[in-house]
Amino acid sequence: MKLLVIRVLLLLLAVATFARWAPSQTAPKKVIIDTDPGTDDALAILLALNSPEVQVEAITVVPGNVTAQMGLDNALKLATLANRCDIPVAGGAQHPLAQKLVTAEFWHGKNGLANIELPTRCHADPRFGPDLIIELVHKFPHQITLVPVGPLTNIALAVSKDPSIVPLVKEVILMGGSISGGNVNAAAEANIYNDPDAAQIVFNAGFASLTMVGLDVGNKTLLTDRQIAQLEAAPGPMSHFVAQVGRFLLELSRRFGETGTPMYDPLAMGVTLDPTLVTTQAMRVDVETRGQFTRGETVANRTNTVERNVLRGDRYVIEGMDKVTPNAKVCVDVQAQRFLDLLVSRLHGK
Ligand SMILES: [Ca+2]
Repeated sequence: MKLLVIRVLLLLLAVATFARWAPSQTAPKKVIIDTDPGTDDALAILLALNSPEVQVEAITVVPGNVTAQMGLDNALKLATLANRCDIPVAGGAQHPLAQKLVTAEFWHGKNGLANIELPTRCHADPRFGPDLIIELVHKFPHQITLVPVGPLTNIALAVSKDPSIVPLVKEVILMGGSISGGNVNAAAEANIYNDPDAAQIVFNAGFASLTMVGLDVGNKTLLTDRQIAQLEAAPGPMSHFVAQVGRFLLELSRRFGETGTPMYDPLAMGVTLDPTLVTTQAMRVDVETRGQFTRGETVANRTNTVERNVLRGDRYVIEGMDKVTPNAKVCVDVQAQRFLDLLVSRLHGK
């Protein structure tokens, strides 16, 4: 009798475990895209909205490539283009935490969307972006993947206001940073450079999983004439728009002697759809917030060790090496062709 009870209990436990496990394996990932749209942001958003692996719970807008207001307008235009006015699109921070905004019309066109005019039918959600993030993380504990593809201001505001969301976020997959030099200057990548204080908060918030999709891999995923021609050959409003954006970016890249244009933000979404696209290495990453030449650099510890220097009299003596705990999975390689094929296949004919 006692044995039977134990067997029944074990069976119930197995069923309960399976019931918990099964939906997470089959149901799409719930994602919040935090974005500063932005040409490559636009492509990342459209990739997400055409991929069954993810369900976009919200789009929150952060100032970066363009101002907060222009970014919000653009996000609404993209939701309109995808016929997805059901997705909450919310504005957030109006400026970086502790510095002036640097906008990038130079790279994204004067309207932030490659100077392509799109209509708007969707309306902004009245909630404040960081509050919406907090609300959704509590509504779906351990289920939300945050995909920040702009400066990290909104995410920093959310975790500062309500640190209890940190352990409830399933994972963070962000576009930003670099361990091999910057694109703004020698040291800094643009998203991190635009709010290093926010980035340092986010990297050290203690998320269970934080993947850094930086320049190291983004610079390897170059959209070229071949993919753009494939998109141009396929009818559909979204593929047409993506091809136009691709043409704009390619022309810009050619002016700087490049034959392709890097798909930074779309790659972060690609990694969200299929983590096997990249190779990652666990590292301790801190963000330089004060350096004379390096403000905004993601300083990554490859060995996750630091020397232990102890004061002995008038000098320090190295007494050994201390371990530091990694806080990020840094993408160090990417299957670029496989990613570009995925990007094109999802948007082709849409
Ligand atoms: Ca962006």
